Amino acid sequence: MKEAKEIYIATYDEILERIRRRYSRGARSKIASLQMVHDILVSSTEGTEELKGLLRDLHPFYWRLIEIEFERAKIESSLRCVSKARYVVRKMWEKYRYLVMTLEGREGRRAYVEGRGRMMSLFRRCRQGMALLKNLVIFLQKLPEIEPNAPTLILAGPPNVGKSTFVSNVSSGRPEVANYPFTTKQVIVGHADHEGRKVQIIDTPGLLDRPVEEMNVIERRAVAALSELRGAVLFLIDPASTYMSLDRQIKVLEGTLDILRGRPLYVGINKIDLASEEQLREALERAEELKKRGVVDEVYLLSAISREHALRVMRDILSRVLPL
Ligand SMILES: Nc1nc2c(ncn2[C@@H]2O[C@H](COP(=O)(O)OP(=O)(O)OP(=O)(O)O)[C@@H](O)[C@H]2O)c(=O)[nH]1
Ligand SMILES: [Mg+2]
Repeated sequence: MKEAKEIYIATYDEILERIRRRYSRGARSKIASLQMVHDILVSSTEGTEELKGLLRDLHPFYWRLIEIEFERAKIESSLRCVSKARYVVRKMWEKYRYLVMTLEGREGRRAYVEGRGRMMSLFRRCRQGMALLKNLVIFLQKLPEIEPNAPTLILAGPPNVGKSTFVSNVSSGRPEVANYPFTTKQVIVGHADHEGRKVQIIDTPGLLDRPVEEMNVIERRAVAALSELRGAVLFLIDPASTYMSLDRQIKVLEGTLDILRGRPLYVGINKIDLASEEQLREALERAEELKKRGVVDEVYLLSAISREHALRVMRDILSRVLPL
């Protein structure tokens, strides 16, 4: 995510190091030293305010991804800790600047040491929080750049059915393709052109037929995309799968109907080059039933390894969902 790349969060230890380095540059007056500590504490924690702003306007999809890895309450308490420290440190600086300026000799020295200690300890208390926020920013920097309001086609389905193959054949997205389940571990975005319009094609990790509470982190990322991003959904199934029976694949589809409600939903029966006639007939029957029930808008037969097939399916879906 672009905005996160401009944010830097320093840890407490990094701030300490900055202060030490500045101290080592030689003697200065007590007041100048106190100001230096104050200034480094404030300037090193500016990133927290930027992060706060970014989180305030963050799309729910990103929040869902964050909440898979982090506790929201902890993020909030860490932000509060640093913001409060930044606020209080200004007051302390004013108070101790006055004391250091007016007190002389040993008393002045004591006020300086106390002021410095109290300013530092305000931030030391947020030590864990700062480390958490740093990790959060690094995490955000790696998230895909998704435009929530752009025309979108989301690929979904059980593991190993060909979602990433489809995405890499129709878009700029280059997800890894391999013949084992859970190759894709993150939500990945690619772009395609449809009649002069830029369309997002989103690849998601595979889903199993189990309730959200029992899902692993990887499946949850797929659910985050399916529940929070608007757009048409192409659900692929693999009638020739040796990993998951057709029955289970249909169960996965049925399990996602709730979160997909209101979204145009298409089923792609993939790998027709591999499947036997019997497997194709069964898959088609099950998919057509769903179409009759009105939960699926259209059923396609395809081989996603063929760019031509994948493009044909993508174009057909996009012409249905994107008004001219
Ligand atoms: N024969 C054939 N193989 C296909 C087709 N589509 C995909 N494959 C193969 O199926 C395997 C899985 O493809 P992926 O695109 O990685 O599947 P996925 O759904 O993204 O898998 P996960 O990311 O693990 O959920 C790869 O070996 C692909 O080459 C197809 O239409 N025909
Ligand atoms: Mg994949």
